[in-house]
Amino acid sequence: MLSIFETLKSIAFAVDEAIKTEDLGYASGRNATGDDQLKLDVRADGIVESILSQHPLVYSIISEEKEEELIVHPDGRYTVCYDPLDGSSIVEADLSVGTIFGIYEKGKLTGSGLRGSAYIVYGPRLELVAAVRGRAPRHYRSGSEGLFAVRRSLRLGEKGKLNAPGGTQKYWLPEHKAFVDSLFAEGYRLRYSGGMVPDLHQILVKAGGIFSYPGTSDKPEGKLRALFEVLPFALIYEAAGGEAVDQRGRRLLELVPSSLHATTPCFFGSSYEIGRFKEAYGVNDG
Ligand code: P6P
Repeated sequence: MLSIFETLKSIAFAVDEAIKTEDLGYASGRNATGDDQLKLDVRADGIVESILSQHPLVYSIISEEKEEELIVHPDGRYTVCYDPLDGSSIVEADLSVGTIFGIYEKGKLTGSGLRGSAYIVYGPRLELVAAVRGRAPRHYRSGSEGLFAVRRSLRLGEKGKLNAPGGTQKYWLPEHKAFVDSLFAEGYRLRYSGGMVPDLHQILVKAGGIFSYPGTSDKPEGKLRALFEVLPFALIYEAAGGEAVDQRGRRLLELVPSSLHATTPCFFGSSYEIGRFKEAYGVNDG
Protein backbone atom coordinates (compact mmCIF):
# COMPACT_ATOMS: atom_id res chain seq x y z
CA MET A 1 0.00 0.00 0.00
CA LEU A 2 2.90 2.35 0.72
CA SER A 3 3.69 2.39 -3.03
CA ILE A 4 0.20 3.85 -3.61
CA PHE A 5 1.15 6.73 -1.31
CA GLU A 6 4.14 7.36 -3.59
CA THR A 7 1.80 8.05 -6.55
CA LEU A 8 0.03 10.74 -4.49
CA LYS A 9 3.11 12.94 -4.76
CA SER A 10 2.81 13.15 -8.54
CA ILE A 11 -0.94 13.76 -8.18
CA ALA A 12 -0.17 16.60 -5.75
CA PHE A 13 2.22 18.29 -8.15
CA ALA A 14 -0.15 18.01 -11.15
CA VAL A 15 -3.28 19.19 -9.30
CA ASP A 16 -1.31 22.05 -7.72
CA GLU A 17 -0.34 23.20 -11.23
CA ALA A 18 -3.98 22.92 -12.38
CA ILE A 19 -5.19 25.05 -9.46
CA LYS A 20 -2.75 27.79 -10.49
CA THR A 21 -3.71 27.76 -14.17
CA GLU A 22 -7.22 26.32 -14.76
CA ASP A 23 -10.21 28.50 -15.57
CA LEU A 24 -12.31 28.87 -12.37
CA GLY A 25 -15.62 28.76 -14.23
CA TYR A 26 -18.33 26.09 -14.10
CA ALA A 27 -18.30 22.96 -16.21
CA SER A 28 -21.51 21.78 -17.85
CA GLY A 29 -22.27 18.91 -15.46
CA ARG A 30 -23.10 18.04 -11.86
CA ASN A 31 -21.41 15.48 -9.64
CA ALA A 32 -23.02 12.39 -8.16
CA THR A 33 -24.29 14.38 -5.18
CA GLY A 34 -25.86 16.99 -7.43
CA ASP A 35 -23.27 19.72 -6.79
CA ASP A 36 -22.44 21.99 -9.73
CA GLN A 37 -19.01 21.04 -11.07
CA LEU A 38 -16.22 23.52 -11.67
CA LYS A 39 -13.87 22.96 -14.62
CA LEU A 40 -11.22 22.55 -11.94
CA ASP A 41 -13.18 19.67 -10.32
CA VAL A 42 -13.28 17.87 -13.66
CA ARG A 43 -9.59 18.55 -14.37
CA ALA A 44 -8.47 17.39 -10.90
CA ASP A 45 -10.64 14.28 -11.18
CA GLY A 46 -9.05 13.44 -14.54
CA ILE A 47 -5.53 13.83 -13.09
CA VAL A 48 -6.25 11.56 -10.11
CA GLU A 49 -7.97 8.95 -12.28
CA SER A 50 -5.17 8.83 -14.86
CA ILE A 51 -2.41 8.45 -12.24
CA LEU A 52 -4.14 6.12 -9.74
CA SER A 53 -5.47 3.78 -12.45
CA GLN A 54 -1.89 2.95 -13.49
CA HIS A 55 -1.03 1.40 -10.11
CA PRO A 56 -1.29 -2.44 -10.27
CA LEU A 57 -2.43 -2.78 -6.63
CA VAL A 58 -5.50 -0.61 -7.33
CA TYR A 59 -8.51 -2.80 -8.15
CA SER A 60 -10.93 0.09 -8.59
CA ILE A 61 -11.31 3.81 -8.04
CA ILE A 62 -14.41 5.68 -6.90
CA SER A 63 -14.53 9.44 -7.25
CA GLU A 64 -16.79 11.82 -5.36
CA GLU A 65 -17.27 13.46 -8.76
CA LYS A 66 -18.63 10.29 -10.41
CA GLU A 67 -21.61 8.04 -9.78
CA GLU A 68 -20.01 4.66 -10.39
CA GLU A 69 -16.95 2.58 -9.45
CA LEU A 70 -14.27 2.22 -12.17
CA ILE A 71 -12.49 -1.17 -12.23
CA VAL A 72 -8.88 -0.62 -13.34
CA HIS A 73 -6.98 -3.82 -12.38
CA PRO A 74 -9.10 -6.98 -11.82
CA ASP A 75 -6.18 -8.52 -9.86
CA GLY A 76 -5.72 -5.43 -7.69
CA ARG A 77 -6.11 -5.49 -3.89
CA TYR A 78 -7.49 -2.05 -3.00
CA THR A 79 -10.33 0.31 -3.90
CA VAL A 80 -9.33 3.95 -3.63
CA CYS A 81 -12.16 6.38 -2.86
CA TYR A 82 -11.17 9.98 -3.39
CA ASP A 83 -12.39 13.55 -3.41
CA PRO A 84 -10.24 15.11 -6.15
CA LEU A 85 -10.57 18.71 -5.00
CA ASP A 86 -12.46 19.22 -1.79
CA GLY A 87 -13.54 22.82 -1.24
CA SER A 88 -12.97 23.76 -4.89
CA SER A 89 -15.54 26.57 -4.60
CA ILE A 90 -13.19 28.53 -2.30
CA VAL A 91 -10.28 28.49 -4.79
CA GLU A 92 -11.86 31.64 -6.25
CA ALA A 93 -11.09 33.35 -2.91
CA ASP A 94 -7.52 31.97 -3.11
CA LEU A 95 -8.04 29.87 0.04
CA SER A 96 -6.35 26.50 0.68
CA VAL A 97 -8.06 23.33 -0.57
CA GLY A 98 -7.22 19.64 -0.69
CA THR A 99 -7.49 16.15 -2.16
CA ILE A 100 -8.59 13.28 0.10
CA PHE A 101 -7.91 9.54 -0.42
CA GLY A 102 -9.28 6.47 1.36
CA ILE A 103 -7.59 3.12 0.56
CA TYR A 104 -10.07 0.30 1.24
CA GLU A 105 -9.70 -3.46 1.04
CA LYS A 106 -11.23 -4.54 -2.30
CA GLY A 107 -14.96 -5.06 -1.80
CA LYS A 108 -14.98 -3.71 1.77
CA LEU A 109 -16.16 -0.08 1.53
CA THR A 110 -16.73 0.38 5.24
CA GLY A 111 -14.94 1.97 8.19
CA SER A 112 -13.43 -1.38 9.16
CA GLY A 113 -12.32 -2.00 5.56
CA LEU A 114 -10.26 1.20 5.43
CA ARG A 115 -6.54 0.27 5.45
CA GLY A 116 -4.95 3.66 4.96
CA SER A 117 -5.72 7.24 4.03
CA ALA A 118 -4.05 10.44 2.94
CA TYR A 119 -4.72 14.01 2.04
CA ILE A 120 -2.91 16.75 0.12
CA VAL A 121 -3.11 20.42 1.13
CA TYR A 122 -2.74 22.97 -1.67
CA GLY A 123 -1.82 26.01 0.39
CA PRO A 124 1.12 28.42 0.75
CA ARG A 125 3.15 25.17 0.74
CA LEU A 126 2.29 21.83 -0.82
CA GLU A 127 1.77 19.34 2.04
CA LEU A 128 0.83 15.67 2.28
CA VAL A 129 -0.33 13.61 5.26
CA ALA A 130 -0.58 9.82 5.00
CA ALA A 131 -1.46 7.13 7.55
CA VAL A 132 -1.59 3.34 7.57
CA ARG A 133 -4.24 2.13 10.03
CA GLY A 134 -2.92 2.09 13.59
CA ARG A 135 0.37 3.88 12.82
CA ALA A 136 1.02 7.60 13.48
CA PRO A 137 0.29 9.82 10.46
CA ARG A 138 3.34 11.04 8.54
CA HIS A 139 3.38 14.73 7.61
CA TYR A 140 5.39 15.67 4.45
CA ARG A 141 6.05 19.37 3.93
CA SER A 142 7.56 21.02 0.84
CA GLY A 143 10.06 23.85 0.98
CA SER A 144 13.65 24.74 0.11
CA GLU A 145 14.63 21.13 0.79
CA GLY A 146 12.36 20.04 -2.09
CA LEU A 147 8.91 18.53 -2.68
CA PHE A 148 7.66 16.76 0.51
CA ALA A 149 11.23 16.60 1.80
CA VAL A 150 10.53 17.40 5.45
CA ARG A 151 8.86 14.56 7.35
CA ARG A 152 7.50 14.20 10.86
CA SER A 153 4.79 12.33 12.73
CA LEU A 154 1.57 14.05 13.76
CA ARG A 155 0.21 13.66 17.29
CA LEU A 156 -2.87 15.23 18.90
CA GLY A 157 -2.65 16.35 22.54
CA GLU A 158 -5.36 15.66 25.15
CA LYS A 159 -6.90 19.11 24.64
CA GLY A 160 -6.53 22.00 22.17
CA LYS A 161 -7.66 25.58 21.63
CA LEU A 162 -9.26 25.49 18.15
CA ASN A 163 -12.96 25.14 17.34
CA ALA A 164 -14.04 24.52 13.72
CA PRO A 165 -17.88 24.38 13.71
CA GLY A 166 -19.31 23.55 10.25
CA GLY A 167 -22.76 23.91 8.80
CA THR A 168 -25.27 26.75 8.73
CA GLN A 169 -25.76 27.93 12.32
CA LYS A 170 -29.42 28.76 11.66
CA TYR A 171 -30.01 24.99 11.15
CA TRP A 172 -27.98 23.68 14.11
CA LEU A 173 -29.88 21.63 16.70
CA PRO A 174 -30.13 23.35 20.12
CA GLU A 175 -27.71 20.89 21.77
CA HIS A 176 -25.13 21.58 19.05
CA LYS A 177 -25.36 25.34 19.47
CA ALA A 178 -25.02 24.95 23.25
CA PHE A 179 -21.95 22.73 22.74
CA VAL A 180 -20.21 25.10 20.31
CA ASP A 181 -20.98 28.16 22.45
CA SER A 182 -19.66 26.42 25.59
CA LEU A 183 -16.27 25.91 23.94
CA PHE A 184 -16.09 29.56 22.89
CA ALA A 185 -17.05 30.51 26.47
CA GLU A 186 -13.99 28.48 27.56
CA GLY A 187 -11.78 30.61 25.28
CA TYR A 188 -11.54 28.40 22.17
CA ARG A 189 -10.56 30.20 18.96
CA LEU A 190 -12.79 30.03 15.85
CA ARG A 191 -10.83 28.47 12.99
CA TYR A 192 -13.15 27.64 10.04
CA SER A 193 -12.46 28.37 6.37
CA GLY A 194 -15.09 26.20 4.68
CA GLY A 195 -12.36 23.89 3.43
CA MET A 196 -12.47 20.56 5.28
CA VAL A 197 -8.85 19.65 4.45
CA PRO A 198 -7.10 22.82 5.71
CA ASP A 199 -9.52 23.09 8.67
CA LEU A 200 -8.78 19.54 9.85
CA HIS A 201 -5.09 19.86 8.94
CA GLN A 202 -4.75 22.97 11.13
CA ILE A 203 -6.09 21.14 14.21
CA LEU A 204 -3.65 18.27 13.60
CA VAL A 205 -0.65 20.58 13.08
CA LYS A 206 -1.62 22.69 16.12
CA ALA A 207 -2.04 19.42 18.07
CA GLY A 208 -5.58 19.86 19.31
CA GLY A 209 -9.17 21.13 19.06
CA ILE A 210 -12.36 19.98 17.38
CA PHE A 211 -13.93 20.03 13.91
CA SER A 212 -17.66 19.33 13.74
CA TYR A 213 -20.10 18.96 10.89
CA PRO A 214 -23.30 17.86 12.67
CA GLY A 215 -26.66 16.67 11.50
CA THR A 216 -28.74 19.83 11.05
CA SER A 217 -32.43 20.53 10.47
CA ASP A 218 -31.70 21.07 6.75
CA LYS A 219 -29.18 18.20 6.47
CA PRO A 220 -30.08 15.60 9.16
CA GLU A 221 -27.36 13.22 7.87
CA GLY A 222 -24.76 16.02 7.63
CA LYS A 223 -23.07 17.16 4.42
CA LEU A 224 -19.69 15.40 4.34
CA ARG A 225 -19.38 12.13 2.39
CA ALA A 226 -18.42 9.07 4.40
CA LEU A 227 -16.23 7.14 1.95
CA PHE A 228 -14.39 10.08 0.34
CA GLU A 229 -14.07 12.63 3.18
CA VAL A 230 -15.12 11.48 6.65
CA LEU A 231 -13.67 7.97 7.02
CA PRO A 232 -10.21 8.88 5.64
CA PHE A 233 -9.92 11.69 8.20
CA ALA A 234 -11.34 9.44 10.94
CA LEU A 235 -8.43 7.01 10.39
CA ILE A 236 -5.89 9.84 10.48
CA TYR A 237 -7.36 11.44 13.61
CA GLU A 238 -7.45 8.14 15.51
CA ALA A 239 -3.91 7.33 14.31
CA ALA A 240 -2.81 10.72 15.72
CA GLY A 241 -4.27 9.82 19.14
CA GLY A 242 -7.58 11.69 18.72
CA GLU A 243 -11.17 10.53 18.24
CA ALA A 244 -13.66 10.58 15.35
CA VAL A 245 -17.34 9.92 16.11
CA ASP A 246 -20.84 10.42 14.74
CA GLN A 247 -23.65 12.32 16.47
CA ARG A 248 -24.40 9.32 18.72
CA GLY A 249 -20.79 9.06 19.84
CA ARG A 250 -20.11 5.94 17.73
CA ARG A 251 -16.63 5.52 16.22
CA LEU A 252 -16.80 6.54 12.57
CA LEU A 253 -14.39 3.70 11.74
CA GLU A 254 -17.23 1.30 12.64
CA LEU A 255 -19.58 2.96 10.16
CA VAL A 256 -21.07 0.97 7.28
CA PRO A 257 -22.11 3.60 4.71
CA SER A 258 -25.56 2.95 3.21
CA SER A 259 -24.42 3.94 -0.30
CA LEU A 260 -21.31 5.10 -2.19
CA HIS A 261 -22.19 8.78 -1.73
CA ALA A 262 -23.78 8.58 1.73
CA THR A 263 -23.03 11.43 4.13
CA THR A 264 -22.66 11.30 7.92
CA PRO A 265 -22.51 13.79 10.78
CA CYS A 266 -18.92 13.86 12.04
CA PHE A 267 -16.88 15.12 14.99
CA PHE A 268 -13.07 14.96 14.90
CA GLY A 269 -10.84 16.06 17.75
CA SER A 270 -8.73 15.61 20.83
CA SER A 271 -10.18 13.43 23.60
CA TYR A 272 -11.16 16.35 25.88
CA GLU A 273 -13.27 18.03 23.19
CA ILE A 274 -14.91 14.78 22.10
CA GLY A 275 -15.72 14.14 25.76
CA ARG A 276 -17.35 17.57 25.97
CA PHE A 277 -19.35 16.77 22.79
CA LYS A 278 -20.64 13.53 24.34
CA GLU A 279 -21.71 15.36 27.51
CA ALA A 280 -23.50 18.07 25.48
CA TYR A 281 -25.32 15.49 23.32
CA GLY A 282 -25.99 13.16 26.24
CA VAL A 283 -24.32 10.21 24.51
CA ASN A 284 -21.88 7.70 25.95
CA ASP A 285 -19.30 5.71 23.94
CA GLY A 286 -21.73 4.91 21.19
P1 P6P B 1 -20.45 24.60 5.04
C1 P6P B 1 -16.64 22.10 0.92
O1 P6P B 1 -17.75 22.36 0.07
C2 P6P B 1 -17.10 21.10 1.95
O2 P6P B 1 -17.50 19.92 1.33
C3 P6P B 1 -15.99 20.83 2.95
O3 P6P B 1 -14.72 21.03 2.41
C4 P6P B 1 -16.27 21.84 4.06
O4 P6P B 1 -15.84 21.40 5.34
C5 P6P B 1 -17.80 21.97 4.01
O5 P6P B 1 -18.19 21.65 2.68
C6 P6P B 1 -18.24 23.38 4.32
O6 P6P B 1 -19.65 23.34 4.38
O7 P6P B 1 -21.90 24.15 5.01
O8 P6P B 1 -19.91 24.78 6.45
O9 P6P B 1 -20.14 25.79 4.16
